Amino acid sequence: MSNACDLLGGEPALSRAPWNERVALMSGWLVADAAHSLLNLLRDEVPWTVHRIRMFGRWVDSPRLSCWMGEPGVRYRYSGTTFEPEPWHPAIHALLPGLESACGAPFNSVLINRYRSGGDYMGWHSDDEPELGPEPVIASISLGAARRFVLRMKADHACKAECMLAIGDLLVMRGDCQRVAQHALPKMAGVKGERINLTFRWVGCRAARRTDRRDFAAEKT
Ligand SMILES: O=C(O)CCC(=O)C(=O)O
Ligand SMILES: [Mn+2]
Repeated sequence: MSNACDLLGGEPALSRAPWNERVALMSGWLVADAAHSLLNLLRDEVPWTVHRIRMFGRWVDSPRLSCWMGEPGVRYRYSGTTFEPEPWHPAIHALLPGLESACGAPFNSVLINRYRSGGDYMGWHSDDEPELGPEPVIASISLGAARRFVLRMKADHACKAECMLAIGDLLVMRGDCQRVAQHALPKMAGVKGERINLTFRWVGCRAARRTDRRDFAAEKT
């Protein structure tokens, strides 16, 4: 496994300070065949919706399809709306043991985003909703078309990093990353293909505790 990120557009690689302690990229974490099968399955079987989000004081359609999924009762408040979770898709639930062991952290929910082409995107933001806790571990699996992923420090927008996220890649953000930095998935004019991204999270309300396994210290406290 490698956490190297190619130097793109003159920006520093993720493998150097200040990013290396906050972000790790594991290229090809899912083997290509498994990643392609998962992409096709999720495209057909996930209940996709267009989330309504609040932007600059107005309600608008989010520029992608989405689905909030996880343990019963794991509600997530995001961009002015509270989402109730869809039950785990079995193929996503099956990823949890390997993912939790790769990240050393438990997950009880996932936000799934489907970018229909390079015109769909996600703007600058941090995954800093209070229910995620002060230093959340966010594990992001990419399927489908490769897209640019960019990060910048909140205190100095010129301090940036970027990488391409390709099929099967696992990107993990941890520590104070959400507090001090923002990330985005910009539009990419030349990209025709679809991309599905899964960002696994731990939403820390008591009702949300995982019932199937309790092998992480965080769950015992
Ligand atoms: O699609 C991506 O890689 C980013 C998704 C993301 O930032 C999120 O779901 O919060
Ligand atoms: Mn995010």
